[in-house]
Amino acid sequence: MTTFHRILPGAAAALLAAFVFMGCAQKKASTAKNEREANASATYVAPGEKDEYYLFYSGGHSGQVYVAGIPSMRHITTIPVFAPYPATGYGFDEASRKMIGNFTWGDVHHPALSQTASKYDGRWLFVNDNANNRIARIDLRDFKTKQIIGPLPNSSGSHASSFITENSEYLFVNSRFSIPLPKGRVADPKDYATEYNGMMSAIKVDPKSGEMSVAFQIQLPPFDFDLASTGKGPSSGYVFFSSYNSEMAGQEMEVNASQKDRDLCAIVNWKAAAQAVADGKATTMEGVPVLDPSKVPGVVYFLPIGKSPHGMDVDPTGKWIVAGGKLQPSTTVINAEKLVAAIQNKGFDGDFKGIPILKYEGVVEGEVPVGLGPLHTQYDGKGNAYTSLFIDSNITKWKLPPWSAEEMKDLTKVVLDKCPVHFAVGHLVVAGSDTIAPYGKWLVSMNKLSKGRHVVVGPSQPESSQLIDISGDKMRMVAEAYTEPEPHFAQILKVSEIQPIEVYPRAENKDPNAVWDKEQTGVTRSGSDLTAKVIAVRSRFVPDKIEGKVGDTLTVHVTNIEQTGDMIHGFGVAEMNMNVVIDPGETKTFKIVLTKAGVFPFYCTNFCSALHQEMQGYLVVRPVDGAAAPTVSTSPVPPQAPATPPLVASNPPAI
Ligand code: RUQ
Ligand code: CUA
Repeated sequence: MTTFHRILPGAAAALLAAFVFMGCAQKKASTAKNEREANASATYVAPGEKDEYYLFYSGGHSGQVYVAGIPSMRHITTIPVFAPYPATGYGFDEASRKMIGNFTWGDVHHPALSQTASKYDGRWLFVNDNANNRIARIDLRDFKTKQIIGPLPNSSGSHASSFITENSEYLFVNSRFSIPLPKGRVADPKDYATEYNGMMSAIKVDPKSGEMSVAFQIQLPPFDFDLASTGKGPSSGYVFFSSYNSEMAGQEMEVNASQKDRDLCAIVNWKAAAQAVADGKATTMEGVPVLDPSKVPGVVYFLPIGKSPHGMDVDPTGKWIVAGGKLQPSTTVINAEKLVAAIQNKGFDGDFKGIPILKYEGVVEGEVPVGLGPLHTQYDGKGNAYTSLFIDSNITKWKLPPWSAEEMKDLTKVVLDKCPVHFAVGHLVVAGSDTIAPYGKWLVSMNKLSKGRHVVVGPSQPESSQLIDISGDKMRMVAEAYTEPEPHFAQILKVSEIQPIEVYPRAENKDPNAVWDKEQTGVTRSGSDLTAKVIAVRSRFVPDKIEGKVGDTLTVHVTNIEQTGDMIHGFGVAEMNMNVVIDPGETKTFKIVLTKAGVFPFYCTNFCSALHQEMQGYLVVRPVDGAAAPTVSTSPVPPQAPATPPLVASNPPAI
């Protein structure tokens, strides 16, 4: 009995433990199963059904913009912007080739949807090219790149862009890489602090056409301006730029640009700046009006923010501006009302090169201990902020002010939830965060490393993006996708808010070289300029023979006369490095200089019909008169003959 008694409690405890453990394990397994099913159905878009949101994400150094659907996270299309893209013929036809210029790549970081009254108006998407200092405009009517502006004068490295104002009046750009100005002047990086300059650019957006032009610039010290956000509500009329390197180091930046505890963020009153330019207070550099803020007061202010801050994000009310101090474990919350008051009351603490520095204590509401490596912050419009933590590799949800006295004493109390992400998140995006009315619901974490969470694809690994449901109190990760390199920021737009076209209506085609019926097609000559007007329609080209001779410049205008959605034709020319793709109702023009004689097949590159293979023709290039035709010897080559000179020309025509 004693033994029994002694054993019983132990056995019972073990049993109980086993039971509890089993119960727990069972419960856990079933919860996991429930979770899997719930997550799957939350993100499942059945065949034939459509996603609810567009995710427009930047393709980094691929130079492109990618479109995925939310919640499926499926890649839907690629919008080529700064790099040629043979799949749509972008960069091959004359118009797009001229638009991308001499660069064959770009580095896209921050897309911005156009806004009216601080809401997405569904008209345009702007993106920057950090490498070549350019900005592009994509039209959301047809998802095509329509304009590329740049390299911008007097500035270099447009990382801090594109950030758009409440009614798309301006896009702001600030230089990440300072250089000696004007461009072309040379100074050694060791003289960086005195010889180099930063430059903010205000790009005017035409309210009707979206056409961009450089309106004015503001010369700044050579900090590395990084991210920005525009004001609304109490912060209306301002744009806020984070920066690192207030140390003004030109070399060994890793160490030298991280010395100070706080860096100087730039707060620009863009309305005052535009007024100062209108009042003639700017000087001209490379044809652009440039303001010197040390001489024009009321335009730029500095605010010290710890430490090497990265993201700078205005909340939907415009009252809170959150800076992510990437080398400190907290975000800094700026109160816009206090900030505007401090500017009015000159609450300054000295100046930097003549630009007033705002007193930190006067404008900062608090530092929220979110964790290590805070980068970017987004908002759900319900008083919550979501910050990406690169080092901790999570998304931290926290409560925006107003905070209670108790919370103010201990701001760990406003940290509400953490969701691990895989791995090392950079940007995150909450649907509509930069508008006055976020859609909330979804958050996408754009992670820099995927560390083999996918099937092995060799050493060159994709990035991973994870979809997080933020509709409840706790964040819930529901899906993961491998995104094209390299997503930086993104914008989310509700699909129902735009109505893109699916064909170009014939009535809108104003191309003077468009041809719609056989009689208008043909090849004409003027000197050595050969012009072909071609129709592409299922399943032929008219004409399907183009004849010229060596020395001619051939211009082809090809019109896809289809008015049916998805009836796309391509025009690829063999061995001529040419492929254009023509959408229904579209006319494209390309040029080829004919340098070699021969017969060159052209064919439709986009599978269009059962007779797509038959959609082909020939470009016949005759030798110039009197040139010897290539010859081919028909005498047999003796086997194992001693080395003899080749019997045929090195590039023989086909026989
Ligand atoms: S950046 S990971 Cu180029 Cu926008 Cu922050
Ligand atoms: Cu037209 Cu294939």
